[in-house]
Amino acid sequence: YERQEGQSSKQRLLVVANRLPVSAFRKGEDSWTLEVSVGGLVSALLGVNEFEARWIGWAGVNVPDEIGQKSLTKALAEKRCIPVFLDEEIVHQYYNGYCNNILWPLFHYLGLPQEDRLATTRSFQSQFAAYKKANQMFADVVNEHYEMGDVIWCHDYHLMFLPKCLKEYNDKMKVGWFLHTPFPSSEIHRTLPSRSELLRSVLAADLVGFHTYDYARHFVSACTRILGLEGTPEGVEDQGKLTRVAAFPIGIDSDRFIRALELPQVKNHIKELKERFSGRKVMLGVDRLDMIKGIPQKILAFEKFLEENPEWRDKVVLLQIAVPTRTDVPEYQKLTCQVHEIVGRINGKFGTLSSVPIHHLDRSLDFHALCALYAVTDVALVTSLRDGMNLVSYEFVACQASKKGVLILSEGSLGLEMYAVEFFQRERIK
Ligand code: ADQ
Repeated sequence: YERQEGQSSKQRLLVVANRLPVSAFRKGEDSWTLEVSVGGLVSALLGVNEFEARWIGWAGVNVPDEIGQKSLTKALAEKRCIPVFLDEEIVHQYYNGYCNNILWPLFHYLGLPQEDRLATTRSFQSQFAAYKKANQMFADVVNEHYEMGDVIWCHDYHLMFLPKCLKEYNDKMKVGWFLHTPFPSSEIHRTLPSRSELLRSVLAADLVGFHTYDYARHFVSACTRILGLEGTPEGVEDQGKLTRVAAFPIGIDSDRFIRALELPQVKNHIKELKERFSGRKVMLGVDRLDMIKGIPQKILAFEKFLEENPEWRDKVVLLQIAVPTRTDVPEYQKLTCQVHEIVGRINGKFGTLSSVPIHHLDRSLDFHALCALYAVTDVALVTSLRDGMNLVSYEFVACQASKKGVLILSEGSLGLEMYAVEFFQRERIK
């Protein structure tokens, strides 16, 4: 690939993910507000700046009219984002259905919903068809914006069909696919009715990446056992074509956090928080409100701690910041109610007129507020039942340079410890 005259010296990168790094809210027929989306994928990619990147994805809003689509496309272009417009029915079937009701629980070892164990149910079939259709819609937009030599980086379980769709357009495209969740053991993947088709589609990529060596190994085993292909030290081979498979554990841009702690507004915020919680140890949980994050389990463990250690009851506070996510999915609605119920019960039991043991917030905090909170925390609790990686633990440690608090990780944050330790050593954070 020869760079043309006048082109930027940086390699062009097309990042393709289900969601754009901003969510759009309509203010009028042709006016929009854009807000940064919260989540691990966005946080992880903030540190990627060696490329001239454009982001292709859904803006989280249904825009049926042409005026809206044109004006949103224009507003997003200023953020180097390109929208894929998905209608409500597709979002319901592809995103809420196949992605969040089938693939997400399966990849986190929570199993398939009962009715989907047999691929014969109508809901499974229509969700799978919508999944393929949505992936094709992403491919159409990528193809429209592709320039020769671009590197295309597809993200996550939402887009397992994308590598195949892209290569069908043009087999010279350089395509990578990265999974942000665990890839489960082949025995789990085997229970998925569409197991073979998904694996073959991912294998159309040139490079397939996972957070940990174990996930990469599980993927290769699934390809050898389910598809009968050959695994090699570099990846998976099919009729002479090699797809490279490797582990690329993701980190964070730790300097961004360390720099933020020096800002006057963050210092002021730290001072306020210290005054507010003076005399009490601060325990902190920061999570998307998701069943894999073990939030009810964390709060119940805190209740047990207060029950068994009455001398700590007025000396410790748990701050749980849980940003709502996938709010259209019934399982997530149930989880929200469950967490509220447990928090209410514990605060009723151990609270006093002047203080409560748990502060639970159903919202996201802005970056500076989050840094201040990490900095005053004595104990961070990361209690995922399973997680691809979990960046909150990294962010907490990055903000603890002078404090040296404690990070408690559940066993379910599989593989994380080893990578976290390596990361902190590399970044010289003790
Ligand atoms: P997530 O499941 O979103 O990501 P995680 O890695 O914990 O999980 O990252 C969450 C990000 O969102 C962090 O940067 C955190 O600061 C931010 N965040 C969470 N709650 C917030 C709140 N209430 N207010 C403000 N910010 C909040 C997926 C996988 C993970 C994997 C990442 C990256 O599930 O396993 O680590 O992708 O690959």
